[in-house]
Amino acid sequence: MKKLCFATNNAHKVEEVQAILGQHFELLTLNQIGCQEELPETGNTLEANSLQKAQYLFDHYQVDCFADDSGLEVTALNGEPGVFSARYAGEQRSHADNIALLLKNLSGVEDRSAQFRTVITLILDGKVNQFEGIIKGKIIEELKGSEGFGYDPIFMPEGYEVTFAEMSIEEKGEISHRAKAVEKLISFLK
Ligand code: ITT
Repeated sequence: MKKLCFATNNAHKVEEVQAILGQHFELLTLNQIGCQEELPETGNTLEANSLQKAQYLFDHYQVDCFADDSGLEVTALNGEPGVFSARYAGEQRSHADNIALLLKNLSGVEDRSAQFRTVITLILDGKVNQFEGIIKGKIIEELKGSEGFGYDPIFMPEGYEVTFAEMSIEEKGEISHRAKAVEKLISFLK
């Protein structure tokens, strides 16, 4: 069976994708290939960062691999926080601080539209392919729900009256940006 390294230390993500890939590919974690170091993420776009992570693994470990990077893009803020979503309010990477800053920057702003976007970069036999997943929605004015993580309590996907943080993991997993990018990756691999 062909082996493919997933550039994440999140065992849950690995398990989910492995279940879908089944017999076709065996997923390896960073630990399994002996990669303990932080992967470089210094790009200014999701595309650049996910490519940088995958390229690093390919160059240093000579493995087929894929990496993902995600962010929240707010129309009225010209696509910010985007690639800086995790550290929007500073290097402490606090979800609460990030949400507070975003709501402050959007106070009094009429256009609340936003999208979550994921870019996955696959390097297979040395060839690079990228897959994008987008979910459109809006930023509401106060936090609702306690599921999920990050900006979930203030993001309401289009066509829904609840936030991502009010959905079960399964419900969010059916429509999320990450799920859409993973689906494209999987249909490419199959
Ligand atoms: P890893 O790189 O270790 O996987 P990360 O937190 O950087 O962790 P992502 O690159 O997927 O994960 O996402 C970057 C940030 O974008 C994340 O910290 C959140 O603030 C935000 N974000 C991404 N996906 C999200 C989601 O589904 N719900 C809420 N916020 C999300």
